[in-house]
Amino acid sequence: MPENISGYARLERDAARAASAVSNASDVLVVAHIDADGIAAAAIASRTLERLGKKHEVRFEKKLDDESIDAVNRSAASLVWLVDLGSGYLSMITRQNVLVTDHHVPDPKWMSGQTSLFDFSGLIHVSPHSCGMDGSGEISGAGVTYAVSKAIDAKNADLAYLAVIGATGDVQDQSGSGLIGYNRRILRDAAGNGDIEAVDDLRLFGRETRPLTQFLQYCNDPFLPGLTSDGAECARFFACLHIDLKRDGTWRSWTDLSDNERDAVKISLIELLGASRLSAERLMGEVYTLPKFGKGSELRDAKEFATLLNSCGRYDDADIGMRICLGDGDAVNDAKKNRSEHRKQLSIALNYIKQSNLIRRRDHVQYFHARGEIRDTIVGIAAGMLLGSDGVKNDIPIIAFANSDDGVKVSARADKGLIAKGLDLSAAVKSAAEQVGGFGGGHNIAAGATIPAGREYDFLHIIESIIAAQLT
Ligand SMILES: [Mn+2]
Repeated sequence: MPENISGYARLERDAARAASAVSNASDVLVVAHIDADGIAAAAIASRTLERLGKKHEVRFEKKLDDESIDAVNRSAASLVWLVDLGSGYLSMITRQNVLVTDHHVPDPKWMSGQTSLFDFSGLIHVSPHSCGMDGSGEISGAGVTYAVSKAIDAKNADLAYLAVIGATGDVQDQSGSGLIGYNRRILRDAAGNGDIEAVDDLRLFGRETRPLTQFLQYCNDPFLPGLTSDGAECARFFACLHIDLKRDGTWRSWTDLSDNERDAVKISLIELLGASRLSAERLMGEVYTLPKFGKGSELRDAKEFATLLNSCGRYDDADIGMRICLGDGDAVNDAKKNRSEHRKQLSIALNYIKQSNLIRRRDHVQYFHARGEIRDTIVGIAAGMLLGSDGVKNDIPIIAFANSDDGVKVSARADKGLIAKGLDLSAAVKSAAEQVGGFGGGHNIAAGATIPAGREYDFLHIIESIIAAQLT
């Protein structure tokens, strides 16, 4: 895609205004989203403030709810800096001296209450949406935060790789054949420092750490006919190509293979996908390596790094994730314990959903209700993994419900193909949730909400009609 030069200039102008607000603050409360993008954004903000010698505290939030917004409004800090969240709740922020560096869709209520949309005293909102940029694909929360950090001091360009991790965590590397839009400008900074190497390769998860068979077996985007979910077939596939699964008694990963071996696999996989050009495009693309981390480290591959951060966030250990971003070597071991727990919980969840035949198909959505059987923090991931797996077609979105402390947590996921046809889960989930007395939002491809218990069927009924309208 062409560079949106005037949009980039606008974003950087807003970032420069934000930079002076940060520089003028005596102490700062940073509030960040708990996913990989939010954790990377928090790390960028924290390191930036540390370099300025500013006293600061970082707080992670699963979402902004009444309680966390109240904490923002009452904070005694001279500046509150919201990263990777806040845009959707601007009208609820009543205190002065707030900086929001986020890429989510701005709060429409706030728009109606303001004379000037993105510029009024008390709150600085740095957002791709005010610069004619696509917040879901071209820049992440960490990217917007990075723009401010770099405006504070050009030396902060050494934090660019964290913004690449954040964008990857929000799957913005899948927007095209790699990062697009302002993310490419950030990538250029990170590559220029030698922190990131971008190469064309298979874009499957686990290039550094997964044994070969699992590398293909767990790939469900794109679905690899005959291989996805079938480890024995994957082993046979490598045997046919005379590629050893082990060397010196240890499992080989994708990056352990020789160039010739990798080429042979790529050619076979593209043949396997046959006429499905879309699948082949998803299979191959730009991947991002962090050479400062040794071979076999999960920090060496941006997608694996981001996944590690996500698992930290999902187990209420976003602080460990931030320590990883800031270079604390011990933090990785702490996170590994969490990650194995995460995998265990996910596999229990997936088995439970399948064995209990929980998924129900309606005209425009499919759904399941996990009740109290699956943690509300992982039900959305489980839904995303089910989509396109055997028995769960990805031709319509999937909606997952789970009980949570404050009602019923709703997670909606859709295949990218539906976005091109006009689907916007963020708008659909937000509107349906509000109509049943809840609240929500997110991205066009993945969104979440909390609704009152007992309103699930009303929610389904409403969202079905919204989705049907979006897709016609
Ligand atoms: Mn984000």
